[in-house]
Amino acid sequence: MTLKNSDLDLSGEWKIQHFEVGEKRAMELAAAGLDDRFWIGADVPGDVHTALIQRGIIDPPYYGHNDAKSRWIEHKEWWYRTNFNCVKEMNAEDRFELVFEGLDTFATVYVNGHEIGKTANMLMSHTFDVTTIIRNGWNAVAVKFDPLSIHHRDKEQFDWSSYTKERPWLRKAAMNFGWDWGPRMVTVGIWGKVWLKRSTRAQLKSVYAQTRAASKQQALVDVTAEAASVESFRSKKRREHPISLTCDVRLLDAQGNEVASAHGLDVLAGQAKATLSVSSPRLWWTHDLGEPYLHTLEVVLYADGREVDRYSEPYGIRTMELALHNEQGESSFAFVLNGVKIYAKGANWIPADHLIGSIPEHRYRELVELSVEAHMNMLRVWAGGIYEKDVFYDECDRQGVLVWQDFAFANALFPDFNQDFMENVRREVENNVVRLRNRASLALWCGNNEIDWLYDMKSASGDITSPFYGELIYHELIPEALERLDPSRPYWPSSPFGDSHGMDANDPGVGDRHNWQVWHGSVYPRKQGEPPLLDYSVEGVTFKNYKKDMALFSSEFGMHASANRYTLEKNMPPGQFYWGSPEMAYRNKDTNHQKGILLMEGYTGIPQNIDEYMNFSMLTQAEGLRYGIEHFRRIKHRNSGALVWQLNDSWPGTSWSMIDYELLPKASFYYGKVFFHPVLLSLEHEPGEPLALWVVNDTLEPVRGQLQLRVYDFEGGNVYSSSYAAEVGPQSAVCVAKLNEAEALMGRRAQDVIVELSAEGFAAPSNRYFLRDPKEVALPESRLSVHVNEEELSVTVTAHHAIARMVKLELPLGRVRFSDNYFDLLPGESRTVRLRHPERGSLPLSELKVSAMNGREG
Ligand code: BMA
Repeated sequence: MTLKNSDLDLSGEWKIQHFEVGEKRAMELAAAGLDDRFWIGADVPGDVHTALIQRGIIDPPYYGHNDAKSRWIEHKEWWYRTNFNCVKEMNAEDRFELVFEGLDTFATVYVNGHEIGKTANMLMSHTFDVTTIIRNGWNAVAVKFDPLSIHHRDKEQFDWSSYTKERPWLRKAAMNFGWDWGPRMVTVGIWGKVWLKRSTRAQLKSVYAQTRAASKQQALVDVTAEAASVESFRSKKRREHPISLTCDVRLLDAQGNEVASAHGLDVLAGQAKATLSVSSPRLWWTHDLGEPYLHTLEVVLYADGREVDRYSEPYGIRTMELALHNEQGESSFAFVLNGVKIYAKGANWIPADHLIGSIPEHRYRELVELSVEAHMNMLRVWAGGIYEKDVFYDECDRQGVLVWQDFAFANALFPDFNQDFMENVRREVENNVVRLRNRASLALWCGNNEIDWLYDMKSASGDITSPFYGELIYHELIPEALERLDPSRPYWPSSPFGDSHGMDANDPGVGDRHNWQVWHGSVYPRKQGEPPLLDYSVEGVTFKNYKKDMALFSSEFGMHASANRYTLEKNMPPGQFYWGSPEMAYRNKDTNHQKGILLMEGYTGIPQNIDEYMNFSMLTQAEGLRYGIEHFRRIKHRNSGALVWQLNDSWPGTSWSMIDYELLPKASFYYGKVFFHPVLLSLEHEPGEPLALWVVNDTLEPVRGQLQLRVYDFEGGNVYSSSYAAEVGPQSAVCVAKLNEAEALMGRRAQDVIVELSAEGFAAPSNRYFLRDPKEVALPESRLSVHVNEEELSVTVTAHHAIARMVKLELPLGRVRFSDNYFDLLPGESRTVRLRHPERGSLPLSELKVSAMNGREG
């Protein structure tokens, strides 16, 4: 939401204090004249934890076990106070509203000592009409936050609510209570912007713009503006005629030139409508298919001919559909952007920090930039967090990344039989739909995370005996609200969802699918009503299971990898940075730590020390995701998307993320620059089987040229070379050639070679493969020479004697961008890595460490 000149921004430093429940009377603490000079300063937007960390009152909670030391915060009653000056003219036709973008969670709001309302939902904005109690001059605002327990301790508990039984009644980010990648940090406070909104005579309530059709020649954009007069009781008495409201609607290009407009639209029954026709429109595309071009949509409201309100926001002209069938009438699950079926490449997004209110905006920008750098074109905002802040969607709109948006219902039953709860949910849904529906990036609304699927599994195993509480939300309340407020955008009730022939909601033949066979050891396929099975064995959890997955769209799959050294060392007490330390174990919140070990046991072997753990887990994740994603992309005729679980971290832990908490990518991220590249060269191969050489082309142009195959031994000797003509149409996957292992090996052992695919005549990154798993491969010792160019902030690494496996560059600093990292080098081969930091011109390059799994500098 953009503030206007007439609005008064109340963000900034407020005062906070905590009390025991019932210790003080609310009227005393809310009183306009209370002396709060001994209270603690706190930023708004923000949260209590961060305010206390910044002032040294609590220890930084991500260090060691400090999070446990901050648990007392959630048991207190917290108060926020501020005051402001405002000009209020007598008898003016003004309405004043106090707007909170985010209150976490059970708040009572007071203005000048008057209780003006209560809220019970962190996941939406709250607006209070304060016209009658705002004073000309000095005003005071106080907000009381109750401890959550008051609101759930007497409530019914359900059979199922993952990680805590408190959640189902509380409309608060689920991950606050702990998840399998993060600690319990129950936040409290004013987490969104606050402002006093002043409207004179009339206001725009909302603007809804929807691209009805878009082609090269013409686009039609339907715009509906909702407006109402804000006359006060007093001015109504004075006025003889009702105010006449009209609107102008304009679409401007990036230079500010008008490309379409409609003027003097009458507001009838609260609405003005226009269809803008744009000839030769510049459409909004994802960054990989074109330019994410943004126009500006402007709506100006006039009351009796005088401008009283104005909406002006970026708007991307584009259409979006979800195709559930392909041209042949077979099942599909494909996003269609401007009439073009796209392959969705990306990851799942969790809140960018546990302390949501205090996340700096640059963190959103950098995470979206990194996604684009790894060729991702879709992020799924997962249900256990929040409907993200505006800055997240601003970045996705601007950088050309689609958003799959879950409604905030994750892994639990919810009391859909309770009218107050459902009313709360209805307002949350409407509030967020209206806030986000004009976003070009917003591709899909999804009802929940894994609830329909897990309800079936848990009932089949006897863990749940109650009815499907919550079903009405995803199958009735939300679709009804969307029908009214955002009818053109696709809705999908849950993820995963869709079944046929008695299969469960994770059916590969219908809808989207989560693959938790890999890592969690779930046994697939499963029929509805069958007890779920787990296979905790090397074979049960291995990423090789991805190849059995014929999903139409893979919306979750992944595996753990260690965070980077800097991220771990920074947050662990001295002496704890070793494999198997209590602090390392504390970083891992997953159930059954054995899964990671099993995965590595089958692939790299079990690590013996922390360096091996970091390397082995990162290599396993990177190679495992590559194995899965290359498979999903090769079956492109069927599969239309691969979203990795998970993109980012909310604290410095061990998780499935590709980028750790300090915004340092893991190896899988750099692999992603190849496995998510729009033109992918890939080798499909299993030990002893033929080598199948593939080209996958996600672009809208054909690619033509030669596909080179080269086989090298570890000393860099060329064992075998061949070249194949490759002609691959737009948006297709082709197996260009197949050859026997023996032919490519020329008498060598398969564990002694590396295979390289490269393109000639078309642009595609080369891609390298070992033909056997790392635990079977004995790498000779390699040597690295490193040349640092301080001026250009670049580092050139050369391998000597033998191939260097997983060359990594480490700096003791967060947010550093390496143009490449975690790569293999043949002997004699060099790579120059450019380094960059979003805020620093120089970097501590003297502290740079360069190593490989099988070698060091020297
Ligand atoms: C899926 C997600 C998350 C979870 C992840 C890893 O269930 O939806 O709930 O963190 O798997 O277990």
